[in-house]
Amino acid sequence: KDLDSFITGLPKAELHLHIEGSLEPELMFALARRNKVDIPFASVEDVRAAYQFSNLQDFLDIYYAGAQVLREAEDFRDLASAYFARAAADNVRHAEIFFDPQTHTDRGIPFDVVMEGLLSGMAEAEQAGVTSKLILCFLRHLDEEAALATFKQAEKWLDRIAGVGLDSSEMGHPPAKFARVFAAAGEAGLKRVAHAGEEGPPAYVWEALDLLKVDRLDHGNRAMEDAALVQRLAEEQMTLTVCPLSNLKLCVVKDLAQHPIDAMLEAGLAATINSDDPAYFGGYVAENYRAVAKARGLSRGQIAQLARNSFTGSFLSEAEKAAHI
Ligand code: ES4
Ligand code: ZN
Repeated sequence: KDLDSFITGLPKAELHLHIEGSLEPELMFALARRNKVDIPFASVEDVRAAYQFSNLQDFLDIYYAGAQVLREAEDFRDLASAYFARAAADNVRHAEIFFDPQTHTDRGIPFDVVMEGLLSGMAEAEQAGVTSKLILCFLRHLDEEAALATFKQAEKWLDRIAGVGLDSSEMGHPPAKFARVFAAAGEAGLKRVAHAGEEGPPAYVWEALDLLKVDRLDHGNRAMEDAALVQRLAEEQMTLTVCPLSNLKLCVVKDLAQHPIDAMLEAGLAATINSDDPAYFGGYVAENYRAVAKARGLSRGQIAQLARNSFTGSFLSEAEKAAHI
């Protein structure tokens, strides 16, 4: 069997996927028309041409602009349905998806509308055999008071939310800024994850571990600069949700040939492969496996290990994990 079909055929979990980042230009245009929202693009080709980023902030500016077309519950349902269709085609059996409520509530979309739409798309996917969980992300460029207010809005939905995360502009917004809201989420019995070490220094990864008490680390690339930190992550078998095509498009790595994925495995880290914002970065999860496997010459054993790690690192129960591995 060739490598492409080996990769597609592996059962996978996806653990790092921003649902707003799965908004394909075609759906963006359809929703802009349906909701009579103006977007700063003339055509689908025009949108794709704009997707050239030199850093995280470059991307975030376009990503937040694109999200403006999402207004009604059915928009969030259609967005989720489209993602799950692509995920199912890649043999994704379980997805733990991030959403950014503040991007929506700050422009007057009720929290409940976002939840109802996403949950409806998730229920439909479950019928088709893909399970999922939701992770509520706080935008780190906003203050902790805003995160606490968002967490309060989430209160009635906590039985439908598996965990909280931390995303958006990393530099200048260290995990320490969100220690209180993460403590509250932990008190409420939620899992905790945070983006750290994507652009930010190893110190931000230490803070995510020690101050936010994360159960999983999103990205973590720059942890590789700190040998003591690598040792800590390996000892704890902390899952890292690595996103190769994202790293390439956001210039976290110069070239996929320089991607640290195999160095992470060799250091004993529980790395996984994920798509991050696939509509913006040029590939869903199987394409991320394929691209980095080819660029780094990964063995089938290493590729299978990455896929196994995705279930081990998920927030499924031990019995559910065992059924997948
Ligand atoms: C994101 Cl790649 C990435 N990093 C940080 N925040 C994000 N939100 C959506 N994609
Ligand atoms: Zn991300």
